Amino acid sequence: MVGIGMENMVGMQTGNVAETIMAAIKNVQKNMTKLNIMVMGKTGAGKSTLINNVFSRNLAQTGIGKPVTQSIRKYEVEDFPLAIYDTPGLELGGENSIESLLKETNEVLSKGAMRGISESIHCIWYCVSTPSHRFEEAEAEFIKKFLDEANTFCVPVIIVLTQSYSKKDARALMAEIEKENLKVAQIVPLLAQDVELDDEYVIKAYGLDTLIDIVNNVIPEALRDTLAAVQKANLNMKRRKANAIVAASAATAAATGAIPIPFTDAAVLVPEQIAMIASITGVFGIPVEKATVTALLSATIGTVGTTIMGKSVVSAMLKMIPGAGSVVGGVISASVAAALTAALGEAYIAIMMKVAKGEMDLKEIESDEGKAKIAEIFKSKLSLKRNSKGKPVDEETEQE
Ligand SMILES: Nc1nc2c(ncn2[C@@H]2O[C@H](COP(=O)(O)OP(=O)(O)OP(=O)(O)O)[C@@H](O)[C@H]2O)c(=O)[nH]1
Ligand SMILES: [Mg+2]
Repeated sequence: MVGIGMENMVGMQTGNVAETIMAAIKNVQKNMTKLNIMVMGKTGAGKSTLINNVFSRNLAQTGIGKPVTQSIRKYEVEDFPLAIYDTPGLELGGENSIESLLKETNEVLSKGAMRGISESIHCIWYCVSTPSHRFEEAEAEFIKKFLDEANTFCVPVIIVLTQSYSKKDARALMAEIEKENLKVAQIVPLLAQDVELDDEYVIKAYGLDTLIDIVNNVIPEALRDTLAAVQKANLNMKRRKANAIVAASAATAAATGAIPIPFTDAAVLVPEQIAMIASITGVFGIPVEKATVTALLSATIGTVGTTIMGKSVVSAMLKMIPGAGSVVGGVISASVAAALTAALGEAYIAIMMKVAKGEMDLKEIESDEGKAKIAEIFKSKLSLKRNSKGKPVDEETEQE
């Protein structure tokens, strides 16, 4: 969770809440450490297909990348904390090409290691195509030397068995590779993209979520938020992280609200909620715009322009919270503060999940129907029974 800073606090009181949230979102994105992944494997192994199906921006398709050595290219897009080092068109025939590639990888790994965490390679995916059936001698020889190198620089290597539409073939290849006792983090079979054999016969993609879980386990802690943000293959990882953010924010709001807050000072809750929305946006890695945020606010806490939670909106909202009761003397309690914050966070997660799954368009959120949908979700979250820290008592809520 990232704090929103003093300048933002001032801006919030005088300016537009949506603008403050946008600034907080930019701040979260700017503060993400860049994740660097190296993808290796022979030409046609499926590296580009894998990259395009794992990450939420089409890095491999945006131009030819920047050559960092003769055969290694670096792909990145602006304002997206990911760099991919790819070896397009690689052939491993002959002594020379293996030696020169080892020299090149060594150069990239050592340069990165010298420049600190944001420049070092955090994980390597070595792709072997399952339909090729075997681990050729030249490849086995290369990978052994390459693993020695990677291990020297403490970079974890995952062997990815690409195009594994035949799980039987994948198992056989895996068994063959395992015999070599390689020092790899894991071997994972997957199919990055559906295979359409016929109009009616489609083999569904699988395994990308597992790959992301494995990567999450082997990269440094400081890169895990970035991984969750830049990938699109494991939405449950995003949801888990976002839920943790909401739980933390609700608990903080409960602590803030422990001394009941007068209605007119309901803004005291807002910094926590702004940080929460910004952090959740960061986890989803969805490029939201001010109009999206404005729509979200007006459909939930009724914030428009500079007015933060007018008295009437607050009392209407409080009526929906179980156990909030009638509010005496214009104060809200700790548990109500927590419930409000949690409901807002959960509603936002529900919307972001819909957008991530392609069930809802960002533009749709700004429409009247979109806002009505958000308001509906928010109301249903508000009416949940919760404990004093804002956690739903009934745990079925977040499972789908
Ligand atoms: N349907 C499907 N096709 C795949 C998959 N992986 C690779 N392919 C196909 O296999 C071919 C080669 O895949 P690429 O991703 O271009 O391979 P690459 O490793 O990037 O190859 P180079 O860039 O030449 O080194 C393409 O025609 C892909 O469409 C997959 O998971 N599903
Ligand atoms: Mg490629």
